[in-house]
Amino acid sequence: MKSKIHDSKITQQHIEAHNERHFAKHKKRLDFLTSEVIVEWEILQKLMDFQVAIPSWALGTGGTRFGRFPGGGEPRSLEEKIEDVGLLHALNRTSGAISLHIPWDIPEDGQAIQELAASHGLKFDAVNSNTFQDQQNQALSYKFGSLQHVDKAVRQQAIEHNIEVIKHGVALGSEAITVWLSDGSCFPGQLNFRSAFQNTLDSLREIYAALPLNWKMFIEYKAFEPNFYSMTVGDWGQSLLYANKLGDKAFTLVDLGHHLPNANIEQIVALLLMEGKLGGFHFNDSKYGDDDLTVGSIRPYQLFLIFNELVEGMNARGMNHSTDLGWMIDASHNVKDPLEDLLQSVEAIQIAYAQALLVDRKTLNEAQLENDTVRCQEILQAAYRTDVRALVAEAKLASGGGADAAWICFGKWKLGRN
Ligand SMILES: [Mn+2]
Repeated sequence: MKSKIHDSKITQQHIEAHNERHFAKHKKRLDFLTSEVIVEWEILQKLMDFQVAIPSWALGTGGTRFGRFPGGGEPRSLEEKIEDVGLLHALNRTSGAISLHIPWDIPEDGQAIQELAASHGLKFDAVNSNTFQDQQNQALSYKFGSLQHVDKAVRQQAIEHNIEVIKHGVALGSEAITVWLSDGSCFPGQLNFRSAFQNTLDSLREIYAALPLNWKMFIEYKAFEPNFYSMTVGDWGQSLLYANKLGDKAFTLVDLGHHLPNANIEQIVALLLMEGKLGGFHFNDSKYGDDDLTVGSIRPYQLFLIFNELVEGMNARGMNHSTDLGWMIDASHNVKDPLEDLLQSVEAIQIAYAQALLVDRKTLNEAQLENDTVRCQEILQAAYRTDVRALVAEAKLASGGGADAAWICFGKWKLGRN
């Protein structure tokens, strides 16, 4: 059966008609904003250039370990997932890449998939390996870990899987692999920490050796879950150790939900950038643990503070904001339409980024040197409390997207397949 998305696909005309209806309101908001703060053309250009990759697994309704409540019209194939991301990108002009998970998304016809993605203006971002679960017909189990496993044969199987993932990525034009391991232990004494680290490092070295010249390896850490006593890549220190030992192509990846409660993520980001070892980002939000909620839905101020450090740190190293780090959403939950949710997440990222671009860095720096704590706080919060939604909308309009991308879908052009 032909999916409904083809019948209700949002065209450029729909977007333009929507924009036209709301243009007067938008203009008023933008005029107010630019009367309050100076917005240089460069800021708008940066917002237009910024792209956030959408992971293939965020397009279906997520589940919990207690159950899953699927919504209507979830994508059934890689082709439909690409169409969904194409729709997001048409609306917000900021979701121009898709991140695949292997083996969940192995393309049958790589060439055709690449052409389909290109027709939606999409690139393939980092590919993701999976040794955190056993696949059907898999010879050896990852129950006690993969790259850390005490048995060399299990490690070898996991290494070969990762090399396979790189090959799939090469065929699609990806330039990075993200390795997230669930390896660790649930009980004291179960694991020799040093052997687990060493085995993991040796395994990563073999995968690293298979990287094409222009590729990066992102090593993602997580504090706990599914292992609850130790994780073999448990924090940014461990990830950085691996990345430093592996070489120039290895970097730490920060997933916002993978820290212990109240961790100062913005400080972690600043130091990783200083070391030239921050590779990429997985955006989500959380109140307790790895909740994978919509970006900016719980702690928007923290998101702003992180972007403040990102902008400051990338500028200090002369980095290109849009291309020198890997930006990706990594969220999945049970109650919202995934496409609407992703539009909200991307919008939250753009808002935090725009606010960070508006921080008066020169004055902040002066205030820091004078230990003027009150002024420092005022400068940061002045940017955070600026309503930049009109600026974000203006960037979308200038790129041919919908001024209120997240709102279009709530009306007549409700997204998704039914
Ligand atoms: Mn992640």
